[in-house]
Amino acid sequence: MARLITRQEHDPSIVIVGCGLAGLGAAQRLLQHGFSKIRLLEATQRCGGRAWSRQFGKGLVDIGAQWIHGPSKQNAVFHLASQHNLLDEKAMSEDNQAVQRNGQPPDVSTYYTSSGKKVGQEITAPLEELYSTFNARSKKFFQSKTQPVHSLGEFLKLEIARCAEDWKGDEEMCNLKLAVLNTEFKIGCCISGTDSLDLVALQPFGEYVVLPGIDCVFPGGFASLVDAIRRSLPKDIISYDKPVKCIHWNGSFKSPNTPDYSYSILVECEDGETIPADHVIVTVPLGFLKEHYKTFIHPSFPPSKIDSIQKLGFGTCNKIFLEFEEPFWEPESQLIRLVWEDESPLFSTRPDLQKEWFRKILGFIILQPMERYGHVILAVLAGEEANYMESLSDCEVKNCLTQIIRKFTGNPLIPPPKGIIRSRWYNDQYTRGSYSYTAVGSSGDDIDVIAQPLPFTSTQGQPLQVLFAGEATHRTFYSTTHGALESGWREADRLNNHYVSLTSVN
Ligand code: 6YU
Repeated sequence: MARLITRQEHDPSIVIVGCGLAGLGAAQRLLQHGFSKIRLLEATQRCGGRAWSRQFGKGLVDIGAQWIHGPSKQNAVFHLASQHNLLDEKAMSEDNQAVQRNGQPPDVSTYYTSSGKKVGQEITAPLEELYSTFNARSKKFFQSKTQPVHSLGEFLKLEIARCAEDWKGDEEMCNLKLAVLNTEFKIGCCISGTDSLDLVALQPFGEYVVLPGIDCVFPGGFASLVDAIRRSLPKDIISYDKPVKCIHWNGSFKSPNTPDYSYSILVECEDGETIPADHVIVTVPLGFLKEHYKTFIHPSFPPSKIDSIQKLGFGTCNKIFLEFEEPFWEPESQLIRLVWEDESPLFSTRPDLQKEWFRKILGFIILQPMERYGHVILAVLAGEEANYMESLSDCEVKNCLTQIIRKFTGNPLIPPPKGIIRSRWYNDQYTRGSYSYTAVGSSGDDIDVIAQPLPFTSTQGQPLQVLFAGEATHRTFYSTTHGALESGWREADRLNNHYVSLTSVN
């Protein structure tokens, strides 16, 4: 077994790959623990990763993470945002923090159908409730040893089919109800960042923890949090435009500054620079790892890690923001849902992407308050359709959405939007999608395997050479910013605990 070196003997050099919330959180925490030789390497020209606010309309819009999911005391992002005073009064109120929403979408939905009619609340409200009951039921399988089917989608369809039996007397109403329920599936795909709920594993689904609190946004965008963390770090700690090509580990690498000392790690950057280090914290997205696991690390990942990287799901959820001269929506609307009358969760077919990609849009979220954003609405869509949308031009997307808005509102005179901005997370070479989910065939154990540092055992070399953080490494908060931030803190604490234990032994 290798001799373990204390912090007193050698101040360890730590490289953090990726400057999203996980990387920033890890750096912040390491500094608090007194580590000083830290370097953050970021492939792009900015920090924040999937937390990215951009100028649009009257203010800033978030083209990645937008809401604090479950803004309450246990939420790391909420905690930090409160410390920096970044949230408004409503979000900070005890009342807001106490509400248990179970991750449901905003309250006031207006439903429009593809034949330009509104669907009354007397029809939609009970259906929303029904779906919410099914959703809650699906989470119970996490505690149980058996499951009726493998996927969330299959389970929900079984439940819906059972109800539809009772609706059969009135075929028209039955079809409308199924079409309304289909909008829930599209929302579900966006929540899980997946192409289809049939890909989401049923049993582990309930392991994701929904924190209390009504989801809230940052008035200054997620960038306000990213900036607050960045400002708390020493200047020059971050190197931008610095993609890492390969992490060499379990080696014996020299540095010209310390010729008598050997480092286990050598971080090789795309620009040719090589950086010796004692530890590296990898925070690159799972989408990047899926694409590059064969070459990103040498010696290669153990087979169990590769297996988990491949099995865990990572899909696309994209956003399209549209700015209008005047609002066409009712002032109290929070979400306009699009009900395609010929759709049903019970009869889904593979879409012709070119002709039908826009059908996957769940609807339009109205950005409020208007004084902050202007007249801006947000279309969200997931899966293959979201990937396809990225191949179109702004003009094509804008025209298509104008037609949809006119069709569903029944008002052919609504003028086209004056501006558009959208995300392209699938084609982002350093992300390759939006966020992770437990796909059929995977479970929370895979998340833990991905999070496990290398080497797996101390007999295989210096411990904690390569550590892993990022949203996809958080077993109960995966896919979120608070999961990402906590994972960075976790790995910083892991390193600190390691050195503390060495000091107490000596
Ligand atoms: C949240 C929300 N949210 C919408 C959309 C997206 C995401 N999320 P990062 O990628 O940030 O950082 C890695 C860095 O590494 C990055 O900067 C790279 O450039 C860099 N890098 C890569 N390769 C490199 C290399 N080789 N060398 C050097 N650097 C390299 N989360 O809390 N609220 O509203 C949303 C949303 C469109 C895309 C979101 C949301 C997810 C978060 O954005 C994401 O988890 C974190 O930002 C990731 O941080 P990180 O540091 O790990 O990676 C029931 C149930 C089901 C479970 N799901 C429920 C929750 C659903 C999530 N919510 C989604 C909703 C929206 C709208």
